[in-house]
Amino acid sequence: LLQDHQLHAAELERTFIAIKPDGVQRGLIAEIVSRFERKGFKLVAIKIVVPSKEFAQKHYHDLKERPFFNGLCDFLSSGPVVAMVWEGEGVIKYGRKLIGATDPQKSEPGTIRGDLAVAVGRNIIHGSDGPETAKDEIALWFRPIELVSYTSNAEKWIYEVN
Ligand code: IDP
Ligand code: MG
Repeated sequence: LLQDHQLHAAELERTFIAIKPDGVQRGLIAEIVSRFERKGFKLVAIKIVVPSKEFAQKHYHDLKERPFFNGLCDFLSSGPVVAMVWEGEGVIKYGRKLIGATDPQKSEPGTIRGDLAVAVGRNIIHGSDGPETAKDEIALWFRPIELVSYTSNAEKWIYEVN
């Protein structure tokens, strides 16, 4: 007989979320973690790291033709980044909603960037933009053993089970 969490385990999606050096330096780690946590998403991996520039270039490889690519990779590798994997129904798409538009001037109030950032190059947070990038980014930043599968006691109150 499958337990509730085992039913979910097969279905639940995961996304990669990172608090960039500006978010860390500004003391926004708890604020950002809190928004994902209160929503009902589950934290399955977290670590603080200073990525190398080469690593930043891998992370942002899709943007290598853009004029801001070099500055972006310099910035991401300039200090500590909090790398996370969050799990939950619809977490990839809804995570992007919590984050808000790329340019904080266009992010809605109530979103992380809308509430907490001003400049596009200092928009404090990264979130995977789709299932393929989520998979690739999780694999780039984490070893499988760093991802922790567990049952949250709140799950039965967050999802419609039984
Ligand atoms: P996203 O972070 O909302 O997914 P992307 O288009 O993937 O946005 O760009 C990655 C990051 O590059 C952005 O979060 C932002 O920090 C930076 N960026 C995007 N567009 C610009 C720009 O026009 N000037 C400077 N930095 C930019
Ligand atoms: Mg992106």
